[in-house]
Amino acid sequence: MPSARFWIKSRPAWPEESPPSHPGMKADPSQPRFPAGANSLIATHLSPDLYRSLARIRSKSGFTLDAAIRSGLKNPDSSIGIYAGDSDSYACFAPVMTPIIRDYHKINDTQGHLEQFTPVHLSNPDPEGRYIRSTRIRVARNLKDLPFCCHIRAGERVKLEKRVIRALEKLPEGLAGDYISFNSLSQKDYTGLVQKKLAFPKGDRFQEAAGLNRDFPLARGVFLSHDKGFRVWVNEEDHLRIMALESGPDLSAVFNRLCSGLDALSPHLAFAFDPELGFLSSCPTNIGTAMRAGVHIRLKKLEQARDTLNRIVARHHLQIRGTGGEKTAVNQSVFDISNARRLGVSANDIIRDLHTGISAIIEAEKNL
Ligand code: CIR
Repeated sequence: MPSARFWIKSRPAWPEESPPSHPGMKADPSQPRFPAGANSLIATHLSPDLYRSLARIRSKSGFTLDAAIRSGLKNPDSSIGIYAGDSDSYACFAPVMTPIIRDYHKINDTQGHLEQFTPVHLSNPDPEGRYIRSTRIRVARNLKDLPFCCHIRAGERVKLEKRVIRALEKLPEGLAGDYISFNSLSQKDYTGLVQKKLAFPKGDRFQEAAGLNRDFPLARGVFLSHDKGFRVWVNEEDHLRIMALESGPDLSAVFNRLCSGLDALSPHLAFAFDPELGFLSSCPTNIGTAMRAGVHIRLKKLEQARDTLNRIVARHHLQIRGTGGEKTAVNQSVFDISNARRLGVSANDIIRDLHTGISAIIEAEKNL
């Protein structure tokens, strides 16, 4: 038996939030008004005719287009502005989801999901340890028979958490660890874990508007392997965010650890999956492999030569985010560089692109 130790206290340490405003809203047959200046993909692709044709549809779990686009309606600076409320949302709202997916993932109708998630052996891109601070690879996964996190009801969240804990108990010795339920923590302990980046914070205003923060912190938690190199977030933006990470540049070790974790969990959890779209996620940006593989890398010279950095990044299908992730600034020349592609490419291709791209970036930094 694995030596995992699990602890959940039943009594919530925080006051419950007011009753959830569950998105079972009535379809509004008039065209929704996006805020002035909105140029999100949903604002671009949702024509009045398309809205009228989809406005009365309800997915298998009762999700509606009005609920799906709440975040884009509320936040003019949304880049996408739509979330899926369950796996069926991708089929129900396909007339608007498909153009958004093609636009964001830059794929055509012959490119679909590519499987391949097998161990790799890559050279160390930063043998002197001068540039890469840390490596982190995560995948999003959702259970196919439960609504996704912007539409899930409180009782279903609890059921999901219990199911995930049972699956985590099956992890092999090297990945075993502890599950920490946020409900069991005082506000002070929870804040301390967030500051140490061991727990995830409540969602941002985009996630808030989508309904992803409902009932927080109910049934949210993190699993941490004993060495903290393998982690699972439960009930954040997706049912599960499964990740491997370490300080340093060993991309193969991190990827291979993630493969082992997925191999151990997958037989016990039926994930939402579509042969064309791959693994289905709350945000359509994450479908396909649902994988983000990235490094935190210090680039003091390339920070002053952003055109050069941008060119290398684009050539290797990578993207730059701020030090704190999506929509944050770059601090002390530490960039978060990760794959730009998730759909129409395999997980193994992604890790190879990251390896060659990061090697090219380090070479350019040395030569400046
Ligand atoms: C937006 O539309 O700008 C936000 N919903 C975030 C989109 C990026 N997706 C993500 O971080 N999962």
